[in-house]
Parts: sequence; C-alpha cells; structure tokens
Amino acid sequence: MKTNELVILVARRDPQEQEERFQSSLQELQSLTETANGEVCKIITQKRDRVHPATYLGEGKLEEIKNAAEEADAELVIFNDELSPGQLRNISDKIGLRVIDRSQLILDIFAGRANTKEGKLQVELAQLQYLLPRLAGQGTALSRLGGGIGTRGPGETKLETDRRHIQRRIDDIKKRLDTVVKQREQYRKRRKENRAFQVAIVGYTNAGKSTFFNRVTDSDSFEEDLLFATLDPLTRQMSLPSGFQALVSDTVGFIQDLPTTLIAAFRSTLEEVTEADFVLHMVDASHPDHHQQERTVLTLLEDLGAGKLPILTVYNKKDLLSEDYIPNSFPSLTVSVHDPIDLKRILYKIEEVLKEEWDEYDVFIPAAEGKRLQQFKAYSMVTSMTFFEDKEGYALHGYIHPEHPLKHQIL
Ligand SMILES: Nc1nc2c(ncn2[C@@H]2O[C@H](COP(=O)(O)OP(=O)(O)OP(=O)(O)O)[C@@H](O)[C@H]2O)c(=O)[nH]1
Ligand SMILES: [Mg+2]
Repeated sequence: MKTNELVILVARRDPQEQEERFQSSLQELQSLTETANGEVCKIITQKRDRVHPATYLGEGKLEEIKNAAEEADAELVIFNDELSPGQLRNISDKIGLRVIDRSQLILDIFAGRANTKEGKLQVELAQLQYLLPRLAGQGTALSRLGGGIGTRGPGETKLETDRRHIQRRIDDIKKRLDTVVKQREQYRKRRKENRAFQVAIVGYTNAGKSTFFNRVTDSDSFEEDLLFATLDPLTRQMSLPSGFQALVSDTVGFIQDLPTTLIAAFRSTLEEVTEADFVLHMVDASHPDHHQQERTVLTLLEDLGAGKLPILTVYNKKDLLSEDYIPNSFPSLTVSVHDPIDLKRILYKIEEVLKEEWDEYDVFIPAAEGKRLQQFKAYSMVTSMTFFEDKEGYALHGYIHPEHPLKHQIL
C-alpha cells in the first residue's frame, strides 16, 4: 500500500439535503481516506439536483476536477456516492486518473484490516462482487498495477482474468464461508447449551467499543483512532459485580451507507449480535454527528432482527465534553471508558437492567447439593446467599432469565 497518496474528494450536494448532514458525510469521507493512508489535497463539491446518468456530474465539473488533479499532482479521485459501472468508466476516461467511490474506499480499508480467515474471505467476496459488474471495458486508467488506495485485496493479480474466473472464485469463497458459518453455528449452539449469557458491544466505528472490551476482559483487541479498527468479532469472558459470568463480544463498527455487498458479506459476523442476550450500544458522545450515528446503528440492529434485545446505551468520551450530556435513549449512562470507576458503573448498570428484565427468585438449596448450587451461581445473578446451619443449606436470592431451564427448580 502506498502511503500519503494524494487524493481529490468529490461530492455532489443534493439541494434537499441539509448543509450540516452534507458536511459531516464529507468529513467522514475525509476520515475514511486518511484511514486508508490517503492525503486529501482538494475537495470539490457541486450542488446538483439530479445525477448525470452517464458521467454522474456535468462535463464542466469533470473538466474542473481534471485540471485540479493536474495542478495538485493528485493520483486518485474519490467520489462520495456509489457510482454505477458505466459512470466509473466514463469519469475515469475523462479525467485520465484512477477513480473510486466511497464503497470501494471502505472495501479497501476492510481489506487492510481483515485478520481471520473468515474476515479475509468476507472482504474478498465483497470486493469481487463489487468488481464483477464493473469489469467490462476497464480502461487503462483503472489499471490496478502499481498499488494504492482501492487496489488492495484480490484486484491486483486477478483483474486481467476473465469474468468466469471471478465467478468461480466467488462460488468457491461462498462454499468456504458456508463451512465457516456452520462451524460458527456449532460453536454458538455449544455456548447456548452451556447457557452462557452473551453481551454484544455494538456501535458506530471509533466509538470506543474495543477500548471498553479490552478493559473489562483484559485482552488486547486492536484499539485505535481509526475507522474500522476492529473487523473480526472477538469473544471473551467478563465478570459482573455479583460474580455472574458473561461472555462479551467486540464487533465490527457500523457506518452510514455501508456498501450493500459488505453488509451481505459480513452478515454472519453481524449475526453474532442477534444471538446475544444483551446489547451494549456504545456512542461517541463527543462526535458532532452522534445523534445520526446512534440512529444508524439502531436501524441496522432492527434490520438484523436484534431490535428487541435488552439494550444499554453508553455515551462515551465524556472527558471531551464541555457541558453535561443530555441522553437520547434510556436506559443509558454517560461515561469515559478510560476511567476505571466508569467501567464499574457500566457493569453495575448492566446488572441493574437485567434485574428489570429478569425474574426475581428465592430458593433454598441443601448444602449436599453442591452441583445445583454451582448452577445457580453460574447461570443466574445471585445477589445474596445465606447459610442456615439448622437447615444445612443455603438461601439464595437473585434474578434469573424468565426462560432459563433452572427456573423449573424454583417453586
Ligand atoms: N478521549 C477519549 N477517547 C476515547 C475514549 N474511549 C475511547 N477513546 C479513543 O477512541 C478511539 C477509538 O477507540 P476504539 O476502542 O478503537 O473504538 P471502536 O469502537 O472499537 O472502533 P472500531 O473498531 O473502528 O469500530 C481510540 O483512540 C480510543 O483511545 C474516552 O472515553 N475518551
Ligand atoms: Mg474496535
């Protein structure tokens, strides 16, 4: 990958769109470009009602981009919208430079981040599916030799090969992913049989999910001030204050206008979220556009079928706020996950939410039934446990999931 490739960003502004939303999507495109090691040397925008079907923007604007690129010695032009295969080709012919769109940029970042076998296969699948309809008549300006943003992944060597070859590779990856998905299902089933309680951390990219995950599980998931630092879901054990053990998963960050091929490719990863018992939604409260980001995540959760799970919203990075934060959603907490006290507050709050959702119980367990006692401790939240010498047993008070099989042992 080339570092500091000079890039021109191009965006069409729909007159219906609010200025603020437009600016923040442009800002995001800039962050994405920087995450991909690009250096933005110029931003060109145009207010325009309708997209030109063949060239996206008008003749004059393309000329302006071409001139600006020559002047700045830019090597790459990135469009904020998804371009059709025809538009991509025509623009690139007119400008004489490599042109990519937002989707390709995101795919490129993902390609550089994927670590596991599954993650790599998913990214490759998404890239090939994106590439396939765009293959016919790739001009020389689109040649992938030489590297740079938008060229990572499978494109480099396979571009010259024909469609059939790519289609075969797509089929092959799908088959392999099927196997991985089956393994993952098996693993999930085992966890379910073990009745493990699962928490999924979700949120917009860069919200602080991995930072929280690492602090509460003592692990080292890649945390950085970059978009899409985490691609592969990680699951580890975490202890809640009552001693209740939960499994917690760190997940890929969400973003607006995630390319559809990527959502499809990452579906199995995202489905981890739907299998969870509890969602921890992390929001970067210091981000100027956090309301929109919060909505984007909630919509995606709905789409995945995870909209009904108990959810705790954590407004993070409060250290960067100058005023008291007014939350949007409840239950919620405003915190900085850099602060150990706040970490404890989050864990307490998770139990508090569970107490609302779960059934309260009292049960007496004879001391001789050690195994049952262990089960209650492991699979429910025990808030008090008293030993009665005369009765030779323990009185437990706690909370349990309404559908947990252990409930049948409580009279
Ligand atoms: N100031 C401040 N920075 C924070 C806080 N929490 C996290 N950060 C920083 O925010 C950046 C992003 O954190 P990550 O934990 O990587 O974010 P993420 O949600 O996992 O991001 P993706 O994996 O890209 O989806 C890092 O530089 C963190 O150090 C906080 O409470 N305050
Ligand atoms: Mg992360």
